[in-house]
Amino acid sequence: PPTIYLKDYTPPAWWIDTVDLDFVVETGATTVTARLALRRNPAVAAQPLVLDGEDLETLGVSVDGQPATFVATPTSLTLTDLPDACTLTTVVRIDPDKNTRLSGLYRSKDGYFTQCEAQGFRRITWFLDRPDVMSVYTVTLHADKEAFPVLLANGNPVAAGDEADGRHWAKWADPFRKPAYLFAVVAGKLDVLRDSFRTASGREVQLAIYVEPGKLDQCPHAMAALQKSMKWDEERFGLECDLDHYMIVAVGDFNMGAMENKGLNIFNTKYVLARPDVATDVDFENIDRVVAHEYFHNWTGNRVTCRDWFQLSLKEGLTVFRDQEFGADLHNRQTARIREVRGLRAAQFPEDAGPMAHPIRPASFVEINNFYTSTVYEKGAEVIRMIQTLIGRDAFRAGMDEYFRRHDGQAVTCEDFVAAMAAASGFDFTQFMRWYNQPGTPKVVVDGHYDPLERSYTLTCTQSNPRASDDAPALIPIRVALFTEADELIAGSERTLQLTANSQSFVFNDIGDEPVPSLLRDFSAPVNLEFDYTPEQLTLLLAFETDPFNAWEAGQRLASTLILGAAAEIAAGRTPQWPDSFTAACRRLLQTQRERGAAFVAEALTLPGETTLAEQLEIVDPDALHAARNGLRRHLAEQLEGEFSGLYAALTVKEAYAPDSEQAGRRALRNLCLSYLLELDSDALRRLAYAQFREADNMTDQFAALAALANINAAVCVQREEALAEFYDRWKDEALVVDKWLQVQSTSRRPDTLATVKALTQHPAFDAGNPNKIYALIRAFGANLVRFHAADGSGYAFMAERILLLHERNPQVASRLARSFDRWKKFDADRQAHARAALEKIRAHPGLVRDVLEVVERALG
Ligand code: B3K
Ligand code: ZN
Repeated sequence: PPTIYLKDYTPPAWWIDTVDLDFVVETGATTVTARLALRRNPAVAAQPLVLDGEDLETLGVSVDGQPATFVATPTSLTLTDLPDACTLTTVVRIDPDKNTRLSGLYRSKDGYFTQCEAQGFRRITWFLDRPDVMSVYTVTLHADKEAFPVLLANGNPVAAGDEADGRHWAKWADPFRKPAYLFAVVAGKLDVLRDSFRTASGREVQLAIYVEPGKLDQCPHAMAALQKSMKWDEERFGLECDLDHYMIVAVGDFNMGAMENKGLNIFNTKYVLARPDVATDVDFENIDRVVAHEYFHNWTGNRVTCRDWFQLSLKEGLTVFRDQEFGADLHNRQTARIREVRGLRAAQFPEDAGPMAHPIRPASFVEINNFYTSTVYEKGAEVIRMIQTLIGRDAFRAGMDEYFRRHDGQAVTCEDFVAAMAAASGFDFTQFMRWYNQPGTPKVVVDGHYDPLERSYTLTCTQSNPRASDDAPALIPIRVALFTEADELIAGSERTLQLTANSQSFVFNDIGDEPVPSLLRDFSAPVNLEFDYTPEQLTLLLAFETDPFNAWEAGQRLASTLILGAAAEIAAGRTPQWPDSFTAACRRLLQTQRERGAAFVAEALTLPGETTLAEQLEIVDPDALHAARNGLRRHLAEQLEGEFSGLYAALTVKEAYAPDSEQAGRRALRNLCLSYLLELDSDALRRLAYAQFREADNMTDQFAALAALANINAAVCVQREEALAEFYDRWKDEALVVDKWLQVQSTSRRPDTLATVKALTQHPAFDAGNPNKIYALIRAFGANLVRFHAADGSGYAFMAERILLLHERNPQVASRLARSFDRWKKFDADRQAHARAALEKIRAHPGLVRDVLEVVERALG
């Protein structure tokens, strides 16, 4: 398959000013008639019209009402000698019932839905399927009235009526020009929750959330999230909703999280449906974030869109940054930042160190769907955050205003965004652009030197990035503060250093004694920062650093050092020793949970994950790492049993359940106590967990108890078996809860997890065509470091088999599974041999889809 390069970008030879679409939805086929008002782009030398298409059966092509001659291939339709402006009409037949890729128009149980980003519109009709071609759309849908009472498209409803044979129709018009990837239609039998929002300037927006029948009681949280998002964007960025109708439709079969189609978002049910007994605190918060994310796209993505798909981070990095800020304001800013960084380290850092590493703006791709990555999204958001850190919040807001003033209604590049920020702030971003163009996580090594005679303290920072194409330095903002050994922040020492050279020194004057530096506060740049801290210094920062992120970070550094040291001991056949100082620091955290906040303490006592720890090793011994991390957990449980039990009792939430950050924090810490206690695995503790499982009135507590039990290693554990059986029995009709049931088993530590996962692929709960089920069972297993990387290669062989079963049915989801292999070269020779065999088997498969081929070829590299 061909590689597509950013450097080859050329503007389109034709514009499509208006699009008029007619959908006749019938069993077995849908007929799509498209009338396109075409106009030559005068800025480009005359060229034939070459339209994109995929899986279309062409029934007719005419120009200005006359049958036209054309040349068709399976993926292109070429017309030559067209007048400079004309109307092209095409009629195609598509079969959404057979569309298992979930791209384009497809069937899911209650109706027909679309997904057009990035290149799904070409699976609906012949088109210039690229984001810089923007058009005004009108759409008419015809379908059976009883089977599909709801007919939706972007924009505003303009007319509707009945037809012969029990059919009906509806016409929609979207007043805004938009690229094809933002197109959407829905035809289905759906319930609707309606509400409204009054904008700052007094316009009334009609809001609607459409869901499968019977689920209306799981919609109010998403509706509230939508209203809060609208208000927040007005207050923080002065951005008002421009629509009369804003609709969200939830669908159970969806490749991604959600899609920001103009005025007609289509969501994975996972990010809409919630009720306290079926959704956890984390689910509620994720719904807030994703609803906000898609709404925020209405400005950052829709009003101003991407010139080409290489610019994806223009809208995604920025919109993630916006949803992060919204989440931080709505919930808990401290722990939000901690979780963002935890997520970045678990997914983006490994990606950036592996075979799929790419800059937030990739220079090339084979399949664009492979680049909806945590690099483009989450690292992209970090890059936006750095811009705000460098110029300040007010200038950042002015830069956003300037961006919309310049580019509203346009399809633009990342340079355009940064230029608006530069214009508003006067800051020179020339060097900063390296963040857009280079892959890899920079490493910053910091050395501190105290001069008692000069009373000065010098920090020398040295940066490197072996993944980058050259040694030129990046501009790295490093927030620092200095603390005295007596745990006080030194007044005036808080600064944002701008590291612009490969090596650079920063001097702090008038420092009375050798200080303890707190570096990269609030995680001011997505880098790996090294400083030769003593355990005493880290313990001090954990206890006294006023920036909660860096307090947490100090604890993570302490724990990482201990676990990695212990893993080496275990690998060498020795028993690791754990220092009392760490236990004492953890005890102090538990004792001060009131002052520091339960949510923070829960984060601080969550040890770094195995995937994150593995990145710090040259060669990973997953069994030793697993044993070391759990060894520390068990040690803490033994030493702090009294504290954990005491807090477990004390933190009980007595008020009625609400998914607010205060209650959620208490539940998180209480359930963390439970999971530590279960490391001791006594019969009494099993019964304690089982009792919580049975008595919980909310999914957060019920699921936490189930997860703790699911990890119990003993061959026989009655409570484990019963809890799993009861959970399924109670929730088998709630698809999203069944996903949790699958995932709690696929992520279990138990040595028989692969056997369980294999058995579950045959269970009625599993559906080999449903992305959520595949993610919960198969992809989550791929992220289970110790089980997926089993020494005998069984995890790899299983994954290869699942990828080959899935690749034609759903290339995007299969490709995501293939990413499980990313880090295969970090393991020992025997494991590598097994992984290589699995990857080669996939690569050799005849007709392998290009999505998977790209990932596998890069992995084999
Ligand atoms: N923009 C969509 C992602 C579309 C994925 C295409 N494979 C969701 C989002 O980021 O809001
Ligand atoms: Zn997005």
